[in-house]
Amino acid sequence: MSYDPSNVFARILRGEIPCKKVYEDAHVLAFHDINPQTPTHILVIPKGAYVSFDDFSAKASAEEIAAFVRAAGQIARDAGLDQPGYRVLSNMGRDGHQEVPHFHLHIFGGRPLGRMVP
Ligand code: IU
Repeated sequence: MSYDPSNVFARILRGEIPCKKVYEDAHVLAFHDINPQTPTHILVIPKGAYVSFDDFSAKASAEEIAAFVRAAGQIARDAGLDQPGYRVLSNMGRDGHQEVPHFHLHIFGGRPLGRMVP
């Protein structure tokens, strides 16, 4: 699947749509989900044009991947989620029910999340 530069997260990255930003560096942007599923629900996205986790894992540089993972952990820590814990998740593709075709990690927290389904 080729990258569609008109997707909503690309538009957020270009500043065409506002977001509630929680973190930004050279490689990463993070913001609050517009429709939070938990008291804290943050989306972490790379600035590079990657469609999905599959695309990112295959094509991103080691520097981008390291920056992304480091940032995600720091964002969760800064949100106060590391104790008592949180969940990270990335929906990928049709069966993964990915809706926005720009790779993103969800960080869910702020309440006990229970067993993951499925
Ligand atoms: P998914 O993993 O692609 O299924 O999730 C996309 C998420 O993007 C979902 O939780 C939406 O609420 C969220 N979102 C957003 O934060 N801002 C937007 O403008 C749009 C979707 I459209």
